[in-house]
Amino acid sequence: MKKAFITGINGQDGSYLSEYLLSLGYEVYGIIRRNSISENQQSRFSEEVRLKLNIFYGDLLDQSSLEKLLNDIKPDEIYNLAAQSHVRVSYDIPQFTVQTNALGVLNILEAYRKACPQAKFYQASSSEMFGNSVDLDGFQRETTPFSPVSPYGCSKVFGFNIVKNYRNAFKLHACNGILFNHESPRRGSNFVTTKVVKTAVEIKCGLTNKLVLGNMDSYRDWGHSKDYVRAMHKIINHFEPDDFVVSTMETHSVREMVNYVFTKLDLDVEKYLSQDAKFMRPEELKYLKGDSTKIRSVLNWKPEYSFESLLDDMIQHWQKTLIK
Ligand code: F7E
Repeated sequence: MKKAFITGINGQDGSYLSEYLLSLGYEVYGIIRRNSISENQQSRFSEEVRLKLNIFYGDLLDQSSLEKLLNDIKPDEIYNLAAQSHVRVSYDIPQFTVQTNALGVLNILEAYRKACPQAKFYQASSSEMFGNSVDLDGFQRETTPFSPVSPYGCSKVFGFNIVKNYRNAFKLHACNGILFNHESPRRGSNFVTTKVVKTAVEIKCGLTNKLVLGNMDSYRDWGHSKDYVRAMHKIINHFEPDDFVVSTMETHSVREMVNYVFTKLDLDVEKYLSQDAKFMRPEELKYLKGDSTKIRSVLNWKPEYSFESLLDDMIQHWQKTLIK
């Protein structure tokens, strides 16, 4: 039975990845940070799944916890998904963001190198690393130069580079998935898709009458987290360690996404929508569209969800949750 170790196990991706690996027969281990409300720490898991997981306290900033656990568990696969993952918040807490997303990667790489160098390692790298850099054909791909425009993006570039450096210097099976935006019913409510879908369903139920957003003219390549955790597993299990873009190859503006959701719920968006500068970023990443030809051809991966079926899944979830 293979063993997987996941940091950020209770996040959106960590929870779907755990369920996917359990379905493949893995033993799944993971770390969570201590929180004063402990119920929040395993909130994305059903009771049935929770009982099958092996969850410990740990932190990317506490190398001793990482080394001890990797020594005890000796996993076959390590997925580093933990991060301060909110781009706008990375301007409020830049040092914490960089410590976690940059030095934290170094900490877990060191623990991996010392405790279980035979294992395979996956790093959650991000399309935010491209910043405003786009190839002439309108796509970002593995060869597109990085030009990050946020503390979050800068921290992720360090993580990406140090993984490549450890791969080459120490001959480790360490890989990067460069994932474009990916969402789901489990996405946190301060990311734009969940904020829009949840608020629109609340408006439909009469629970609120306004949706306040920041920049609606940015474009994103939005996929479904369930599809993207399958990609992570394919990337880590490729015979040679390498880096892959994971994306839908489509882009839509925030405005188009809002219009789709409100139309689906038969609501007139103009009645409810306003803008507030507090949701804008000091520097905005305007446009993302990923070319995932490499993972589609080399690893035979493709997404099952479209932009529309992703949003439909989220709408259905919030209708079930809010309409009793
Ligand atoms: O923003 C705009 C906002 O916060 C998307 C993370 O998973 O993907 C994610 O980062 C767009 C931006 O995601 C609001 O300005 C407008 O243009 O959902 P988001 P993100 O910043 O793209 C990358 C790939 C990651 O790696 C990150 O970890 O929507 N927007 N109004 C808004 N965004 C938010 N959050 N809230 C608003 O009210």
